[in-house]
Amino acid sequence: MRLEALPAALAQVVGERGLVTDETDLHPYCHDWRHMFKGHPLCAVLPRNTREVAEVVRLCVAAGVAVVPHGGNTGLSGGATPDGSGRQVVLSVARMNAIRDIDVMGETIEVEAGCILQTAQEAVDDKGLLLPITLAAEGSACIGGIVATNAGGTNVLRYGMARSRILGLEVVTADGQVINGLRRLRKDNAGYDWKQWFIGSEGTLGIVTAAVLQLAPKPRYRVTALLAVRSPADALQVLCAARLAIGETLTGFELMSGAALERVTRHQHLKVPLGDAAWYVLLEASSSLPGLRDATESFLGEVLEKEIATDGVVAESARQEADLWALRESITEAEGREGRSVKHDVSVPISSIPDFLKTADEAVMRAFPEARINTFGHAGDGNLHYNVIVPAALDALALNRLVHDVVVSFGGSISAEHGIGQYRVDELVRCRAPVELAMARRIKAALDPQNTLNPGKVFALR
Ligand code: 2HG
Ligand code: ZN
Repeated sequence: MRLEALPAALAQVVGERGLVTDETDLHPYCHDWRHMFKGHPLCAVLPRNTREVAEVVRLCVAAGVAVVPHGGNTGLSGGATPDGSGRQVVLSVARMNAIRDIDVMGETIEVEAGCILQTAQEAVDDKGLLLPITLAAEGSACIGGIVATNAGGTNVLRYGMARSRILGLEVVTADGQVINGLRRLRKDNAGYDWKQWFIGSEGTLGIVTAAVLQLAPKPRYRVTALLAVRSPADALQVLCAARLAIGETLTGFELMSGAALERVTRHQHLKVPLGDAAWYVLLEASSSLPGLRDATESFLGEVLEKEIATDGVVAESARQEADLWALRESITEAEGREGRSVKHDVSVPISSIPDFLKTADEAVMRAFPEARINTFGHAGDGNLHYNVIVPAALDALALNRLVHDVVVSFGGSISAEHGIGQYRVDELVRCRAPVELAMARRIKAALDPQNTLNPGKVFALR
């Protein structure tokens, strides 16, 4: 099929309303939400169901055109943004947003790829269940993108990454076949667990159209506290104390630098209910058993008495809990208001966090004295957002390399939860062993031999 004939053929499949060719209407599909990555597709299509996704892929294969899957567009690595060639088709799952089934006894939900995470969370809430994937972007991020990027978030230390919640997947392959693996089984050891190939592969191996997610009982009690600490090392002391006192109830353990929260108070008009401090910890614990508040307060009393934490406050109402979380969840926006920022989504072994931060801070400030570091993240699982606010002219790649070299020297990863997208393609090649990359390329070649699916993401374009 000729390229020019493709949009009309796609409209036959998805209907006129499911095809976007108008320049203005195409705009949202041309860039990521931070406007860091820009491209221009031939068109965007919004299929209504899995069969239509498969037909779209088959037509694109016939025309030799690549398909770029597109979810809530909340990613930070440019994974859903097409290139500038005008020869790629963006496939948005926005119209496939049904909740197909909730199995209360089995604690599962089956959802289509375009369902917004928050909608799925709310759908199970009144059934006494919890969909334990929690992200700042949960009001826009959709399930397909969460699966495709193996999203993380703020409760990974308790519930794991998205991968660990996924029981079954429905996927459209690179040649337009539908694989129905929507099993609801906790145990399924029958051969290769192929769904893992699609989770976190950022749309480069297949298009996720629906998923079965493992739910959890909704905890009846929750305690949220903000603590001031002198250093990341002291924050880890708090983590150790929390593990001993309320271990399995620990749901969130976020570290934020004083500078990061100062930016939040300046730009977002929020107030930190504690005095100025070098670092802060936002801690959340949840349980179905009573007694959580007493146990948490008594352990917090101890860390304050021992001066591991210098100040602290425990939320007394749902409103206060939300206010504490708003501080944490506003950091990205506040950072955005400061001008250009270069993001590093890294992880290191938890015990290395203090040394990593010291080494990285020294290296960055030595090489780029004009930089302002904005550190925050999910310290309880070893994931730090080591973002650096920089002047417009600064060499971002040199900064990336410097930070990533420190990460690698601590045995860390250059992408903890945001994926590779198009942002980290070259850094992945630099930081991962050739044998690991070669194995990944063999899987890509086997599942997508024509490089139809999201080319240029995760791997460089051939
Ligand atoms: C978060 O933890 C997100 O809030 C965004 O992963 C991180 O803005 C960032 O770099
Ligand atoms: Zn994060």
